[in-house]
Amino acid sequence: MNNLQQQVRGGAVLRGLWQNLPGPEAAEIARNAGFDWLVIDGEHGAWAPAEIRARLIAAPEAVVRVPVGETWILKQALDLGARTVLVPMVDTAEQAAEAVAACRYPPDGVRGVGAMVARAGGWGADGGYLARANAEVSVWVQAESRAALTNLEAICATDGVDCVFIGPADLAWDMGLRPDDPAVMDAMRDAIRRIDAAGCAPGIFAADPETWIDAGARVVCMGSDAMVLTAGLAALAR
Ligand code: 3PY
Ligand code: MG
Repeated sequence: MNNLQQQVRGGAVLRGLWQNLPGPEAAEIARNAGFDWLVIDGEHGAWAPAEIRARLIAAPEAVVRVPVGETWILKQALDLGARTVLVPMVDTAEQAAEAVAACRYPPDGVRGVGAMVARAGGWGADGGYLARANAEVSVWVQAESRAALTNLEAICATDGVDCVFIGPADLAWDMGLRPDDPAVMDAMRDAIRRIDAAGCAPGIFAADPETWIDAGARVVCMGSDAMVLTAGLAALAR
């Protein structure tokens, strides 16, 4: 069973951390800190399988953000042991459906069958993995453009999408505005309401998580380990 998936589907409010610093030690520190969930960020960090694997060993339930929603990259993330994946830049229901298909073994999808020789299947020791995987792999997609907001209901209706996660930085840049511009805030508030109404868990990256939880977000990322370390060290140096 994938506990994070169960919590998300059950409507829990979950406060998380983006994990950008490389190395298993940083992942271990993040895991021990007490967040409800973690993201290993492979979009704005090195997409190096050995690096992702080392961090998954340190933080086994971490969500893996892939750099792009390509079928082969999602297969790699899952075979490395990720049970929840976050797919950036999903603008259409077709892209969402492709991401879900990449995470499902046939006949439900197109994931290549190799977990019996990979970490996901315990290097062959976990004989039940292949039968369980389609049900216990959770797919989260990011809505972070004007196109995605236009197509939001269709993206949410895609079978197998558990969470639709707003990316404020990319959305703001796509709108030609700053993330704290009132028009961006309004668009994000409206998106959270629509994601919820469509039956998905609304997620967002927010330095002020309680504001966005009040607005209806349930999967909230409170910051990044890199940002915390940078700010903390600068404060200490001062
Ligand atoms: C964004 O802000 O664009 C992200 O992807 C993460 O929050
Ligand atoms: Mg983004």
